[in-house]
Amino acid sequence: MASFMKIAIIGAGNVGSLTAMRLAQENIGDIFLIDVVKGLAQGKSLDLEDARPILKYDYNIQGTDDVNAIKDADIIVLTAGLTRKPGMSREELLGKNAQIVKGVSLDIKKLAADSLVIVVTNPLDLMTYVVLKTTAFSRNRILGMGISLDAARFANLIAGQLNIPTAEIDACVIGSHGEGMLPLSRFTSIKGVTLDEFLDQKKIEDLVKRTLNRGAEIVASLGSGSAYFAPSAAVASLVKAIVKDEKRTLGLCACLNGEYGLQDVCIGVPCRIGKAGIENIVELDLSVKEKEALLESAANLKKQYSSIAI
Ligand code: A3D
Repeated sequence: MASFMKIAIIGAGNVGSLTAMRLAQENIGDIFLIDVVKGLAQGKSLDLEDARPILKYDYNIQGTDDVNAIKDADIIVLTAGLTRKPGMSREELLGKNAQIVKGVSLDIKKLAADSLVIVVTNPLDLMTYVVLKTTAFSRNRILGMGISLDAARFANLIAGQLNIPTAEIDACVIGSHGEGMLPLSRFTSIKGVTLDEFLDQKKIEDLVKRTLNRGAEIVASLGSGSAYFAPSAAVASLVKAIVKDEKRTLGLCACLNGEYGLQDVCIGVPCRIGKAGIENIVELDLSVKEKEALLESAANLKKQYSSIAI
């Protein structure tokens, strides 16, 4: 990979454009923003470019409606698709977004055959599977961003409950992004001490419930669209981990091939991230109950594979 990377963001909506802004300000690559809506990515890019004299640094950002702009990109962030409307489940988005994601994945395969792809479009775990199967890229190159956001939400709520800084919390969430997520208190720690030592089971269950409901709570408050500030921060942090070869461990939707006893399923697990993408899948020593919950989350995803029609 080039030392100054080409980063293409497909979908210049809320998450895509805010990710573009965050990445431009991080100075870690040339940013290309692409959207099917004529003028949208161009307009946002021109606006972002105008901030350069104020910020006093000349990052490179370009916007277009031409998908050919992804040619030879090192990293592609895929945010193209529809968002949930209030009351709509992630699963209801499945049909429409699968079509969009399939089309874009074929473009990626043709135009950016060596890229790493970060999938953001919902339903996240299923869309990650669609990208994996459609591009036929090796599994280390397809990274689904979902549970690192859920972990951030869990950490934020824990910080509020305990009145401590978020930076002291290492929150662990596995499973599918959305209703099937599994915030794990046993593997969530504060300065090395498990959350179970700080709160009783009832309080933890309450925090888990609030974490599970956080996305829907935001959707309901916004009235239209879904969250984008925290999601774009999670994507930017993932891109940074790749570009800077950080070898950090983050929760990601990855394709499992024997890990956790699961085969050919894309689901959230802790992964070590570096310049090759997913460099290692971390296998937590799950209890019987935790393992059962993960297997159930995976089984629910697999049930839906037939309706994606890859
Ligand atoms: P939104 O602001 O609607 O932006 C989506 C953009 O995609 C729109 O501008 C569309 O024009 C564009 N688009 C649609 N089809 C194509 C295509 N074929 N090529 C290029 N662009 C296209 O949505 P958003 O930015 O808020 O969210 C984007 C996606 O991310 C949605 O599916 C969300 O549900 C999902 N999302 C996931 C998370 C996770 O944590 C997994 C968080 C937030 C949003």
